[in-house]
Amino acid sequence: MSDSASLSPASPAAPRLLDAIRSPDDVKGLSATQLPQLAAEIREELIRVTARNGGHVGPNLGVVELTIALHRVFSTPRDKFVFDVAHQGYVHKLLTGRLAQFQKVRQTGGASGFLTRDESPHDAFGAGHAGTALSAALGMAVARDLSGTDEHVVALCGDAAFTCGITLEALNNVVASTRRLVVILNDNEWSIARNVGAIAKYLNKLSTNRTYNKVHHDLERFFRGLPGGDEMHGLWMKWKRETKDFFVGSSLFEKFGLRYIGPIDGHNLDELVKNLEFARDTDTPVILHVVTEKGRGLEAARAQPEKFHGLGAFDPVTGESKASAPGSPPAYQDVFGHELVRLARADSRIVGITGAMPSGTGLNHLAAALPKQFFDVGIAEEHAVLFAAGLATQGIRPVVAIYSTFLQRAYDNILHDVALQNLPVTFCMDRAGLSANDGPTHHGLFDVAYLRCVPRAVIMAPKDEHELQAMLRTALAHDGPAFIRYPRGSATGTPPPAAPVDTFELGRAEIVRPGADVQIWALGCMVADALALAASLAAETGLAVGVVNARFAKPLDQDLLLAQAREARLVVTLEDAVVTGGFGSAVLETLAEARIATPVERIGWPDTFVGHASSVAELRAAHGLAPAQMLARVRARLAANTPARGSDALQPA
Ligand SMILES: Cc1ncc(C[n+]2csc(CCOP(=O)(O)OP(=O)(O)O)c2C)c(N)n1
Repeated sequence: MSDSASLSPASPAAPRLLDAIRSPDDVKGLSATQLPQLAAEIREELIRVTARNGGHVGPNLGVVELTIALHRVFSTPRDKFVFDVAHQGYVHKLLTGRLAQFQKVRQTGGASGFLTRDESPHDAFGAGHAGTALSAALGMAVARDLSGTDEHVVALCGDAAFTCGITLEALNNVVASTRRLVVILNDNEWSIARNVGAIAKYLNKLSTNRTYNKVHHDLERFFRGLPGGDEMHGLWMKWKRETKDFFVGSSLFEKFGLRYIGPIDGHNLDELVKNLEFARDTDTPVILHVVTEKGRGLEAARAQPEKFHGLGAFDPVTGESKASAPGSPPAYQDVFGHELVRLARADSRIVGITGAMPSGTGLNHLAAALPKQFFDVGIAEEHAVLFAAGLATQGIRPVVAIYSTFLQRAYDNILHDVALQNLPVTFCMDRAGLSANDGPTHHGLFDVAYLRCVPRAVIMAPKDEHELQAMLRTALAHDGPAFIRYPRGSATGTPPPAAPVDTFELGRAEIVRPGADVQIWALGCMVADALALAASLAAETGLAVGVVNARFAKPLDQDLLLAQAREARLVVTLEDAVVTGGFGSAVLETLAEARIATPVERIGWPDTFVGHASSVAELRAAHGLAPAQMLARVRARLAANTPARGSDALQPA
């Protein structure tokens, strides 16, 4: 381990500095010589807690000194820190009075894994999606200018944030909008995977300009060695700032009108503090290029930055994941990734596109097997979709693999560029449903509702891994936009069907349990819940309870639905998505338009933002979706309805 945190328990005789930090004022109250100890204690705490709870360990280990330095120089909550993604905000939490909540970070009742405005007044802006910090910070800076106050605004952006269009849009506006903004570019060369694209290359060149850095390091050592070394070092840093352009040429950021300072060693507290003070007191927008090491202090995290970007519980010594039990079924993302490789081998027109998530989406398998058919475009979901649209116009069959929550960002491109032109682009939306530990920024609950109104969209959800494979083939065989949503984590482990299906007929549902009195229509992973619900309901009431695997949220199997609803006493819909405008709404609308009065009980996520918790089961129980609660709802609905049948059609107004 280099600069590694010791994991041995602190001796009772030596109370930790960290335990005495109740607010940033306490950080300011420490002497400069105590700060390395504070940094070491924070690293130890980060490793201890994330090893137990999981979390974004690598990004946080990289920003320990930077966050301490920020709190030495600025004063939140008066000054505003805006963290991009906010996955690297753990150290900030520890320094702003949240040590206790941090013990249960990402767990029920504990701190969020991101920053949220309602968790602390020190969190100026909530986030979870990338690329938002610079625009939001600029908004705060301009609000300050308009109201005549004088607080400082600091945007903390990772290097991968600069692969986002929004960050570049904000950069384009900074100088026209304000004279005072501090932008920190936290450059560790990694996104989740290694950062990609021309900007990543450019930043690498900026921070590794050999001649410049060699001179810099030699001179730094020299100045520190002189009598009165601190003062001389301060002068040296001033000189370095003023002359940098002479050595490496004006930076891209200067072309945008910001003053560029860097590269700064992001683990050197003294250098950080001095440069932050300079940035704070400068009356022009400044960008500080801070070079940090992702995973610093934990050898396993340094060696495997992609795995340790964010992970479940792990062994803090070996770095081994504790997450998945041996022998559990493969994750949906891997089922998808391997099937795509099979299909892309057979058809060179098929390509896979990810927005900076090769392993999370399973496209890493394509990258390894067929690198020419794989594209990582960076955190650029809008571009990913438009790029796919362009490819599709030329006969390529793009598969865009983006988590449900991140695809929200590319809505106009889905609508205006893909669907309007009826282009054959396949969208594979992993993490549809809950991402329990991450919370509202990461739950994929809105896709059915936001896609259902898009003309031509075919929306599918598999009940198991075999259906996912068949749906991928169905989408690729379809001559228009197709969307497949599937949940986070392990597939079902269901044995392959006796009669494997190659492709599904569009808009055909599957009856998985016959029964005419109550019809439960379930989408995707909710089929398993529907079967359990049907069994309980039938046992309790003696009614014949049928279950339908809808397969398609659009087009809906209207023929089957209408035929069943005419005979049924109640139709129940189950979906792992918001009910507002979702699959159940589609069922309800279909029945209303056919003037069938059979009541519909729609079960899904309510019209609210669902928080984070230790498990999906806890969140389901908190929102009425635990098995017993669903049964109680259906029971109550049956009791409330007179046994009217669908033939009691609505009368025309
Ligand atoms: C819109 C969006 N797409 C994808 C992600 C997933 N994601 C979370 S963090 C991250 C990489 C961030 O890299 P960087 O900004 O350089 O910060 P670092 O983790 O390296 O400190 C990605 C791709 C996201 N949060 N938001």
